[in-house]
Amino acid sequence: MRNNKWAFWAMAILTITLLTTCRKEIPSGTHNTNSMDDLVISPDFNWESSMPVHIKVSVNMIVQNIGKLCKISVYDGNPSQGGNLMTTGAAGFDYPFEAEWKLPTALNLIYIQAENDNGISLLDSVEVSGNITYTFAQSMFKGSKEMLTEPDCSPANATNTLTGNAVYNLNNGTNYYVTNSFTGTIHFSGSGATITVCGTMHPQLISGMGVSCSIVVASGGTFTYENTLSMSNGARLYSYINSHVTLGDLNLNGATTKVLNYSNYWTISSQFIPNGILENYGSMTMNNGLKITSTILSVVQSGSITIHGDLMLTTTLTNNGSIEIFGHLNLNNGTLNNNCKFIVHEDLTLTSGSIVLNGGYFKETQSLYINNPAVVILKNKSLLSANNYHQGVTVTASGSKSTIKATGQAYITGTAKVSGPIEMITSSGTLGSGNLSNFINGATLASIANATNIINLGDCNPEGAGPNATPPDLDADGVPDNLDAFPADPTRAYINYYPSVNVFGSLVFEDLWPSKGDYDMNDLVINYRYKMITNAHNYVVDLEPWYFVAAAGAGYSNGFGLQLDGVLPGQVQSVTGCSLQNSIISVASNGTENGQSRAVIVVFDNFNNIIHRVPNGGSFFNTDTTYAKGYSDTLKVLIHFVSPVTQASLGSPIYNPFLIKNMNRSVEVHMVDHLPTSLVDFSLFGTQSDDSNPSAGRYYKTSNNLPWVLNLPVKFDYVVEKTPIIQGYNFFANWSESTGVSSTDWYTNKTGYRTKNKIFH
Ligand SMILES: [Ca+2]
Ligand SMILES: [Ca+2]
Ligand SMILES: [Ca+2]
Repeated sequence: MRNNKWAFWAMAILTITLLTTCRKEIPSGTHNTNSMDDLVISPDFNWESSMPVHIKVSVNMIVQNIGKLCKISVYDGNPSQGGNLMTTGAAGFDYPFEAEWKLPTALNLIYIQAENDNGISLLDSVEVSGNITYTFAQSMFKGSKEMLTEPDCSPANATNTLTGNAVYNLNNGTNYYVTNSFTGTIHFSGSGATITVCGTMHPQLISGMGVSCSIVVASGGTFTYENTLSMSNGARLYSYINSHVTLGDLNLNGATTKVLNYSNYWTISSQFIPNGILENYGSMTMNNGLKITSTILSVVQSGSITIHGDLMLTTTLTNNGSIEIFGHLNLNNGTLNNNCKFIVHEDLTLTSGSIVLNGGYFKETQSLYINNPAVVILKNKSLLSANNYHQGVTVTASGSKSTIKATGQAYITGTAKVSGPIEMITSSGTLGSGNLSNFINGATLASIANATNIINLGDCNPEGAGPNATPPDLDADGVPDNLDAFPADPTRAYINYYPSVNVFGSLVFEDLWPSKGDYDMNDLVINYRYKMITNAHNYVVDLEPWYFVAAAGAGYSNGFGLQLDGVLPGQVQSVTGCSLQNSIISVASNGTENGQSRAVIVVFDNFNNIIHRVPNGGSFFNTDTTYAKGYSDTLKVLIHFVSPVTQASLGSPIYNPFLIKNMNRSVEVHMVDHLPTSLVDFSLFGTQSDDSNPSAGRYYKTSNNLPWVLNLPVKFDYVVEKTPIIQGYNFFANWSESTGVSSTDWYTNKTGYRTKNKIFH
């Protein structure tokens, strides 16, 4: 999938490059200019280098896990390779994680992670192109693991294709692809050929699938074969997530044949007897039973298996995922090690073999009979649950206490004992046969209502036992302790960062509004990082923006504020961390500015109060390279809301920041088309160079649509004093004249992007 995506982007970039090249030949398109006034800018351009996105992430939780929360985290790169955390929060059954966010337009891929309280973590990358909607298809059982690298289905790679209903004799050592539809006949010639199914393969016949022959069903691919697929030693059938495999029958003839499945749609009609190697991390459905005998070399069962018919086990099977049987379980001297979920729907009589539960859940929905010489062992908080429970042989336990639960009645017969750390619970607290003398070595009996032993609910155990059978959640906010950034605070759960945990963004201003300036965009340069604390509902509890002044190439004593357009002043409980020292701001007791219809927080009224200039450093601050650099205090603003605020009403960061011109409270400079506050002098709009039209929602643009403010998702290297930004950044004109479509990474430091001597160092 990754290779595929890169190939796609390579094509996309090539296409854009070609379009751009063509565009240069069109007279009205991009032209070389050093003057901002010569730019031809669309009135619709928002001048943003970040794109507002709605992020929606769903997890594939089983129905029984209603109420259980996973943690979703979104990174700007692979977190194992230095990617930074951006936004995070909760997702559950039918409860997607949703966030209002902005992503840098130069960012092509984001990484999304899902974690549950069992320590299971899934990770995938997602292309950025508008709003993000993603579903984790893989279930989150104990043995889940990260996907292998997906096959490359790109047209550049998949050149050797099988199509139509033709007959193909495959050559050894050759890779074939089904990219569209194939309904013909395939003759493997014994060894080494691989078919990768990217489209739909529904063949009439497949023969000769011998040593090292492979069928690989890629994501989005479908492989349907109603006949018997016979695989000789070393042959492989691999299926990836979101692929579909439907087989009539499957013969694995030899110890090193291998079936590897990540798909949630893998179905076989006949009884499946897997010789060789079976690894399942997805969901498999077997419509006529499963028989696991000693001819199998190894089984890894970490996904979900649904069996219509019987499961026959004559060897050892270890289950780390979910197995649900609608027929019978036949243990013919086989051993079932169950570490996760195992459900049987027909009556079950055990007369041989062993069942060992280790933190596992075993459910018989009807009647369970355990008779000599069958062995049942419970370890470490296991739950053995049946409707009617008949125990004719001693059941032992070890480790932390396990529970045997009979939702109907329990019968202990003969000399059978319940031995060791076990609490047996029945609906009445009594037995249909047997008495307390059957309970030895610490075993106890209670009613379900009065159970004391707690077996937590989880992915493996949808039933649980005992009081408050939920995962540890100290503050009871629904977010398990190990996923809760505030495990002792029920009002807070997650920490989000904008642009990301280790990245500061930049706001760069011209301050002569309503006159236009020199477009060096350094009259005030503010670096920011916003931290948002959210609760279990993904509502924002606290907003903690940090700001510092990187530069101020200005003669004015400018201030800086933040308007939250979707928040009323009364929704703010408190504000701390601002610098208001020149008595020009009237602040209410909750820290918001008085006289405002929306919540406004003035961060500083005069930047001179928070910067530290070097002695004799000149009147401008950090824009003149002939002087040493000064530094700024970092204002760590903390805005706490009366009630948590939805992300939808708050909007995407960085909300609506603005400059206050030279301590004149009635003059503000905002990003284009952002609302001024209630305190501005509206008579200034449309005067001098300003071409705002408040009644049309047009604000802070010149008649040729130039801005007074730019917002960058990085610590921006601004230009030196009196140099128009267009002369420092060589693709600024291309970017802005293309309405932000081309040169989306104009602000980065790639070779040839900057005129170095015009950038402040
Ligand atoms: Ca919690
Ligand atoms: Ca909490
Ligand atoms: Ca300027």
